[in-house]
Amino acid sequence: MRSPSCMSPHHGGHTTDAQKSLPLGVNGLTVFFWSKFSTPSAAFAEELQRANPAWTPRRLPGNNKVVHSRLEEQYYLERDEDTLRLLGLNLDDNEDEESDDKAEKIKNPNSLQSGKWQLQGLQAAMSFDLYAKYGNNRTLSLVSPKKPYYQWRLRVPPGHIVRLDIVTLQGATPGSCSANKLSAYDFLLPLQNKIIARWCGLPLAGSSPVMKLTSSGNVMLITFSFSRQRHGAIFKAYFQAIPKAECGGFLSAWNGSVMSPYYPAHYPPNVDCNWKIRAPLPSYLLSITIVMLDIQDSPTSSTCEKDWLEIGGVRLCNPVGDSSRKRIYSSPVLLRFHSDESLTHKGFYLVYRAFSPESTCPRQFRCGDGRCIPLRKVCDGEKDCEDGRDEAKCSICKPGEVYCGSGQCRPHGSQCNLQVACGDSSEEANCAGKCHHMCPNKMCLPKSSVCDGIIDCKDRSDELNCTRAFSKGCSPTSYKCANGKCVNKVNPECDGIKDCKDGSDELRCGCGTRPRRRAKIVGGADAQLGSWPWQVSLQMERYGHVCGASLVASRWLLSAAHCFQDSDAIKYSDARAWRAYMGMRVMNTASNAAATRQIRRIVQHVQYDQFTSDYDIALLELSAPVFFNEVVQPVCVPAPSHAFTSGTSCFVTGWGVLSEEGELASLLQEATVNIINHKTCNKMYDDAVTPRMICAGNIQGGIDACQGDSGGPLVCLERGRRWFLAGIVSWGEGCARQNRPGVYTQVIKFTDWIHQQTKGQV
Ligand code: 4AZ
Repeated sequence: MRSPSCMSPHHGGHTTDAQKSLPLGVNGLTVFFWSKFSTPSAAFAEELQRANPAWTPRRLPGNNKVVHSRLEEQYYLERDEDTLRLLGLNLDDNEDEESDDKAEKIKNPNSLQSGKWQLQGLQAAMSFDLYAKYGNNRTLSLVSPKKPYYQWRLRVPPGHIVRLDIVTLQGATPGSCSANKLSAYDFLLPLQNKIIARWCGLPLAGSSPVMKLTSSGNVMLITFSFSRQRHGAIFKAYFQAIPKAECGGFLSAWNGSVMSPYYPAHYPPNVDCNWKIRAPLPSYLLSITIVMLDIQDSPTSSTCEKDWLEIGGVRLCNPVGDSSRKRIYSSPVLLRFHSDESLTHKGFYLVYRAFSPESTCPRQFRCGDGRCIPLRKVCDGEKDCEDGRDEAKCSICKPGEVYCGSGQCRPHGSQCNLQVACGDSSEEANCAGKCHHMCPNKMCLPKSSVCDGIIDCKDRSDELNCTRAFSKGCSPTSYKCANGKCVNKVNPECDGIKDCKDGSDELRCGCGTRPRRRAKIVGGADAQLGSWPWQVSLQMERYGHVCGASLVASRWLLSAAHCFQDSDAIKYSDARAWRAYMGMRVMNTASNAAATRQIRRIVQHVQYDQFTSDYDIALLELSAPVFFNEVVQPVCVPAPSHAFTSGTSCFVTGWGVLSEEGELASLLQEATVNIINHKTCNKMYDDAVTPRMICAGNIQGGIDACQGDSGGPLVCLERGRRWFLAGIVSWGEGCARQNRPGVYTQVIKFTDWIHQQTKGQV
């Protein structure tokens, strides 16, 4: 309960109880009254103020008058004509009050006590008491006022607050307060330090703001005062009781929003709210974007003394620029909002999103504010991150570069190539055994990349003259039969025609069909049940769907190695943590899956490089074989010679997020993407696309795989008969962006590896 307000007795003289008011309080009765202390003359009052050094000036925004205060907690009556008029002093109005009174009674049908003059014989002010029960909407209206001062005392039941919606306001606009002004107080008396909002100025025809204010308790006072130009002033507002809302709380969600109390109405004075936002999973970060921030009285002031929003220990009260709207925080993050007892604003509205730090900037550099920049901009001598992080620690070279002893970085290919690139030749030191094979472009290959069945040198020199079986004899574009004979026909496998004499090209062809089909991915469409019977959802018990995979044999799935990289908090490499759901279309209900299996073993490619995403492939052995039916079928694994020609229209499928900032799809999505020429793709990605990758997408953007599709299939229909697995969703800069197609693991580069690892089961 508030204590009664009174002016300091230092003003001396006799006292008069000028006004009393009795709204209901939650814990009994709250009494509002004021006392008037008069001095014999204005000069005497000035003298008294001068004599008391404890009084300090206090200036109200939108009001050039200085009042004096001893302590911030004290209440100060408005020291202007409003108060004097209300008290019946300083009168200059001789108009006919009777007609005015009647008019106001008609205009305010909701008034309980319409048109009652303040103080006998001193009819300069009009006062109305209005009460609104919960669910009522009361009207305050004023057209061409004839009195210099009007006030509305608004009350609502305890446990509620007053919400005032100003729908028409002409005659008080921002500017000088000397002429007219409309004020709203968080109190039933016009106390200077209880002003919630004020509009000042001369009448301005046509201006019609819509403002929504809230009180902190169950009362509000509205005053409208005029000097001369009061004709033409129009004021119309509604008020209602709304239940007092608690603010703050504990939030744990993938995304959500936080706003000031009663947003978009002005927040109430005197509130303190605390929120704690926690990402649903450990090791996830929080991205917070401030959509709107309107808190500070004067946006030029750098301090946040009155009202403020604090995020992660940083106090904000000024409008934020575009570059600092979005910030990344570790989880949990604390938000605090404070409003003092006067002058409120619209407040704030922010959105948050939890994300895994590992998936934010694949193959890019992440700045401190979460922005991604291309790797080539790191250590290029120019600050691209606002925090300069891209140019810090530049003695350590970026991935794919070697560090010269002189402090420079040179491309990795220049290491051990017998040509000096670093000024100090340091990259040619300690080369013993490193450069097993050098491609014509001077790229140096380790022993493990030579004769491994994967072509690294453009001229294929690393796979020629190999004693190992896989590439011996046939040219890279010709199909090798089981008997070692070469077939030069394009993609002869499983096309229904026996091309190898031993028939091996038509063996093991129980794949790539969709028995059921007779007839979001970003920019995709809902898939029908059975359309993509090799699509698998890989889920973790606690976190649900994490990655996609493809069924390639009754016991084997193919996915991306990056799905199984451990984070600080989660052991993704633990096979026991995973479940594979097959024959599923609707996400998240196990009953929707035709088959569920545990994973016995995860075989990641040993050369998987998490910096470059090279060799992003993994085989998963199921705990038990699955039985094929019309919704569960394996996809065909292409022969190493299989050509997926640029421009071919293929499909990518998955339950990944529907937009970069969006949520996982609940229905399996399918999207058409075109195979993109390797060179063209490398131009778009600054040579980050290795020979073991294949690009597919839409150069204009709009259609793509995205987070959650990883590991899933990119399939192409061969001769209208069978679907072959061209790629595994691996990475890309964002999703569906222009000139940033999806990058996939190129399966033909791993056909032999798959055969080896599965011991011929695939
Ligand atoms: C991911 O984070 C991811 N636009 C997958 C695919 C793409 C981008 C990101 C391709 O799993």
